[in-house]
Amino acid sequence: MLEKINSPEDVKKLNIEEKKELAEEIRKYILEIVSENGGHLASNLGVVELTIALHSVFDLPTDKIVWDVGHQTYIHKIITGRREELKTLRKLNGIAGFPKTKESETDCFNTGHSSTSISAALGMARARDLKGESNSVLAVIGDGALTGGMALEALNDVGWSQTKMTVILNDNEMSISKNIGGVNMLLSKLRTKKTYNNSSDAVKRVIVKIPGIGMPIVKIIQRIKRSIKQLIIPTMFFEDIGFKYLGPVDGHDIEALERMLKISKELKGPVLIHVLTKKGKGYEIAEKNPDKFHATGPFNLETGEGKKKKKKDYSKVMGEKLVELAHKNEKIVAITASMKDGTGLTQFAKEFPKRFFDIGIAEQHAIGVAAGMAKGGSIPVVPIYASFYQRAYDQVIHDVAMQNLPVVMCVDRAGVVGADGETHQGTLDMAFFRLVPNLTIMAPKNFKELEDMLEFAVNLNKPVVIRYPRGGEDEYKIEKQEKLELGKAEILKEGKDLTIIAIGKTVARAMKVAKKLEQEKEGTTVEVINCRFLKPIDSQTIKQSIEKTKHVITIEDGTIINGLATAVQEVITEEQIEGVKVKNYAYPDNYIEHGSVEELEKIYHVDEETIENDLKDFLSEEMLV
Ligand SMILES: Cc1ncc(C[n+]2csc(CCOP(=O)(O)OP(=O)(O)O)c2C)c(N)n1
Repeated sequence: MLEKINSPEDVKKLNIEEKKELAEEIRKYILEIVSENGGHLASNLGVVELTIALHSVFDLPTDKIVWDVGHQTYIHKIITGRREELKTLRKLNGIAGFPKTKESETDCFNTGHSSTSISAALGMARARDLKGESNSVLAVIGDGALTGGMALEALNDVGWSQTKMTVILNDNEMSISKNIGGVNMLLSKLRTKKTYNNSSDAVKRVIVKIPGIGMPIVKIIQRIKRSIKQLIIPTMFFEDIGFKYLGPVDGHDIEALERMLKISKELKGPVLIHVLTKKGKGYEIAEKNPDKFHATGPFNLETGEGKKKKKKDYSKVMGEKLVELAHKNEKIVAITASMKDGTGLTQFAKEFPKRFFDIGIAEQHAIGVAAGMAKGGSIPVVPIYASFYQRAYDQVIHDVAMQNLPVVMCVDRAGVVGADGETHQGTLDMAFFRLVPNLTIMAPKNFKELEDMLEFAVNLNKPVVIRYPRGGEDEYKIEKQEKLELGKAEILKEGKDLTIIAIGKTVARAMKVAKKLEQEKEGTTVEVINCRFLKPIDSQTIKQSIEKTKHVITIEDGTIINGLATAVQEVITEEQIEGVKVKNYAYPDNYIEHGSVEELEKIYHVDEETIENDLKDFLSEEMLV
């Protein structure tokens, strides 16, 4: 069946039994690909029938579907002509793991960060109305993403303005782990009612007749609506804020889904269809461990075991150290925006359930709450991925830094993260945090330094950022570990010909480059500075070194704008250091696509080999003895 699917038209031609068969084949295909390439498995397995139904009822690209987060679009990509290409999923130059407008005109809007879909769909619907067109616009959003402020702000606007559009609420009771919050409580009330399809024979009979019967559809819908209201809905929340609520409907029943979608098409104003799905559906191991299989690396299909051995990573080191510190200091609390496991807080949550807060996929709220708790005497530690910290920028400035509150902001997955691509690369955080007055910004060279920085941060009594990368520490071990001092860099090795200044994960690279260069050019010595603090930067140490060597390079895992390169340039200007040759290694002023970290480092010339080769030209001939 799958071989024949080259476009949505091919799906539309299938009868219901064929569609069910297709669903099973798609599941197998996705399992094959994700077990090889890694990716978001459980969320995709949960929306196979929903995606088939959507493509059966709507016509893309005329109709628009905005997928929230967009991690669940593998089936959509298969159906819209990208079946074979999906084998390159998340690989360099291959199919992206999220919707990309440049990949297909059926991907109408790029996503990657949670809770944006309803706003974007509303915008498209409004633009459609202004043009006098009549296509359908839908947002597909999970119950997890619905906890995000932007989604709730959008519901508020849609319901009130009565713009015609449909919100498909894909409710699997899970964010990455179990969903939380008041919205979740509301949904669980709705969920516990019998599904729409089973609840009322009267309703069922009416709906079954929709395509063929002679009665005007509007009348049927009015009757259905009344029936639903009387028989099914235990609370009128969505209706009260202006939506027509349909559901709940079994998200694995293609026929029922198609009926609901057809009804929504005919209704005026905003409609919300509450779809119940099972995360990981059809792959028992994922059904039992939906959080583990939310996003996975390559794994063995039989056992579910990861193909690569899981090594210790920075998140885990942060989490373990935090537990240790929390035992000593009861003011320490931890806050997560729905990423307990990913950010290393699992153990903390177990040991200190009263001091652990999962606040939903709501990073701006996380920092707002942290500011309040800090004001109240707690020491909040808030690990959030670098690209998701973008969400909380105003809260960092307005709520935390302006009031100089002691919030420890752990910026996990800082730098290039690889296969998740441009929405998830953490290359901008140094640039935007550096602008914020009162912030201290640090980045550790290895695990040990992260532990020291965390301890330093919880005792600093000021707003502080610690940024660290995805994955483990470099295989190049650096033993030297000077005591941390606010705003002091660490000279890892002294030299007379060249200064290399690095921060965070690039420090090990700097050491390797320095050693290589010294080996190749006998007599040449290189000074390596572990910057440690991007802010306040150690101007004096940098000045003394540059004045001596007159040659400086910077290496960082972030954008060229307003990070380490800029900070060092400012030192050179302010300290009026003359006759210095400077070279900067950083990512360009652009968005970085998906690929492995190693590939991307090479492409953007920040890898060890490129820097080494470059340096031979950079250092003048007479210097290289
Ligand atoms: C702003 C932001 N924060 C965090 C994430 C990480 N994240 C990706 S998917 C996800 C859970 C989404 O849950 P839900 O919307 O219910 O979708 P499901 O995967 O369960 O289908 C989270 C927290 C994100 N993509 N964007």
